[in-house]
Amino acid sequence: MTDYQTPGPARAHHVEGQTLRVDFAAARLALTPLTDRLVRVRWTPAERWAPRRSWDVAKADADFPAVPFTVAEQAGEITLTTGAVSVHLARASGQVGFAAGPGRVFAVDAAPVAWEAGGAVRVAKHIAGGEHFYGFGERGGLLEKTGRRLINCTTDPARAHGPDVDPMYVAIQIYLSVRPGLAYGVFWHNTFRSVIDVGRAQPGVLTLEADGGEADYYVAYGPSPAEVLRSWALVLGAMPLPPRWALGHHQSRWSYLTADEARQVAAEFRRRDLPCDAIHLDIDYMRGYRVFTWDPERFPDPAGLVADLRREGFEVVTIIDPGVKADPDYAIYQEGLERDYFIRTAAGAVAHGVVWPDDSVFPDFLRPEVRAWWGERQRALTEAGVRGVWNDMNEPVVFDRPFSEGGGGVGTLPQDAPQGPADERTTHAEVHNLYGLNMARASYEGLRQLLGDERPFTLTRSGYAGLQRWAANWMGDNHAWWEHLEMALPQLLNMGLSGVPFVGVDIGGFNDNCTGELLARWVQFGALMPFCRNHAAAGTARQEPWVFGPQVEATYRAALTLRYRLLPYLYSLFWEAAQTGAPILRPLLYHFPDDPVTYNLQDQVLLGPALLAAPVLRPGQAARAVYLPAGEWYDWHTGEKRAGGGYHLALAPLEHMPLYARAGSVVPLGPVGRNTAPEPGAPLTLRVYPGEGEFALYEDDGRTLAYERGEWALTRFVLRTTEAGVRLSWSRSGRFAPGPRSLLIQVAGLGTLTVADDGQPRTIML
Ligand code: MIG
Repeated sequence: MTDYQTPGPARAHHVEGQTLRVDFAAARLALTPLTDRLVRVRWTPAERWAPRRSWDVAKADADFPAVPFTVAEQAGEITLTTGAVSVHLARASGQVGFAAGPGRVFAVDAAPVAWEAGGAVRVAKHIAGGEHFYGFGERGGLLEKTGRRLINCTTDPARAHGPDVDPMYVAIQIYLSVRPGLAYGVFWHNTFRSVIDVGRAQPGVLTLEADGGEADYYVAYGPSPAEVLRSWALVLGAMPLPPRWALGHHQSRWSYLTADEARQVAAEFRRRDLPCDAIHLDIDYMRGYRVFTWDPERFPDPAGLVADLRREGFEVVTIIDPGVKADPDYAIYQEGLERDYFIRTAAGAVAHGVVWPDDSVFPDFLRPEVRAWWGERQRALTEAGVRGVWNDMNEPVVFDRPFSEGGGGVGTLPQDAPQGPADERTTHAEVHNLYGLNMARASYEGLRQLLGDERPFTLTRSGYAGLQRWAANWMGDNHAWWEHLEMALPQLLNMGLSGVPFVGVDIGGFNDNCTGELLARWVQFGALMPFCRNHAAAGTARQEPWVFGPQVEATYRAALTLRYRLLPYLYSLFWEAAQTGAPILRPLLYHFPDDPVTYNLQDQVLLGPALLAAPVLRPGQAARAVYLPAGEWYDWHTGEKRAGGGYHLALAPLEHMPLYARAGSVVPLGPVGRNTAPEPGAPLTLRVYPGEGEFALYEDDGRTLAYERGEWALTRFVLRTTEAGVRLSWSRSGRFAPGPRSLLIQVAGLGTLTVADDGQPRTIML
């Protein structure tokens, strides 16, 4: 009756190195504790395990230092125990479950692992009472995903994003489960098209399914969300520190059509005293959409343009698509053909598809030599001075027919197209989800080579788990709708919980025409997004900050001023993300996982541990409800203290959104210049909110790779508040010298004092 296969009963088990191997009647299991709280579970019905692939996760099992564990046998059960968790395995069925002490039972199989005809695999887990689910990569809809069926298959959804629009550009099969007292995560380690059903098909059961490959997943025990994210950074890698300018405001449009137009837009930012760090050039800078070329008429002197803009304090970011125009007179096409770098069909011919340049071919980024070639070809951009590359269309998208013939329907490469290095040949079906990730990798690694000691900036639309190692990520083509401003919050928060900290949406919305009020509200939230870019589609109304008149422009300026003032704080959060995998923009549940009110709170965000923002997400609103979790909070704008643990009504005039600092915070602020360039010797302001807390301020030169060689400074501020008063102490480590300078210490409710910061440890009473 069954058309699927299960493991049957256990026959024998033994420990081999770091792995408990169990033979079942019809399958084999490998349980590998990688740390005391991170365990890999791997099943195969086959004789052999799939070999590790060159495109696999950052860290192989063998690269983890050995961790102590014990194996015990009880009636009917084999138990593997580390210092933090135990894994319970039913001998009769192979069902696996986890526990971390009484009451902390989690990720328990609801059925034996199953293999279906055709190679599909399925794992089913019980959903425990009170469990809530987050992460899952890029999605529309609400923050919490119970009741959703989520597809992992990178694509351009090509219609207005919303709760029913799935899959999207990015595929990350990672989720975070939170309930009072316990957070844990699961990474479904499988590159095929996959589906995670969160109690939709069967209430109370979460299933992990994939079209092929092994039943292979990692379970990361918290108990805090931060611990779970730490494990993903170990397995998948963390974000490298971007150049500081990439944290500034980026201005984009499809397209600034000529060099003069780009110059004018940049000049307008300076004339109006609006801070900005980057101008983006969309596809029209190219000659007929040929990648790694410049249009000779509209961009006659790219190096001159970039040099002029740099003098004004801007970097230039250029878009690159994977589709290479099939034009016999075009060097990139010729080279790629000669070297056999383009993906072929199963029948052996080079695979063609229509994208922006019309008839195009597609590099196989899974092969290291193809990545190296593509990365080097970015020289056409870096020679002109470009320091950032924006990778688009890399799901990859293939249109149904040329735009000139009314095309635009979205498809992709054939599933049976062979891909990968000769000794690891597979088909597109297995690695479709990795196309964008590997294009971003080619771009990042190429820029690392080309830019010498300078840090590259890369941006990608598509990606897979671990994309944070190679690029920042934006959420693709949203609309200039209030609903999409509202959707941006849960969307970005879930990306952060999926291990991708450097994320943003197009400020003002991509499709459709923005309005002044929407732009003002959007940038108030947008100024807190890790990636802060205003971008809009061809054919839409202009939406640069000044387009809607002085009031909106003033609001835009205020929002950017806040972001630029916060740079020392924000840059430190980027450093933390690079070290630990922590998100930069966080849902409240990240820091308050025991407070069930936070479980569905998706219209407020935390920026790092200290700041809570309540953006306005509807037109005409001058006030909104704000939930402050337990503890004390300070109004950022007025300094007024508020008790947490409930809702209050906050005033929210167009000029600013409600913003709060948590008691116990130390928030470092810098001066606001035209861009993010550090101003050595400038005073550093510290906003101090009495209470108990710490903050690590990270500083370096902001531009080079010297930080990888120890040229950084970490200043640890420790805040203690007793009846005797408020005590602030700090000490610095690392070889970078940010001072001498003065510290302007502003203590909420107590006034301001100035002290010299000469690099020596200090303790002062405030
Ligand atoms: O088919 O390059 O998401 O940001 O402006 C559209 C043109 C191609 C899609 C990207 C968008 C970009 C646009 N691109």
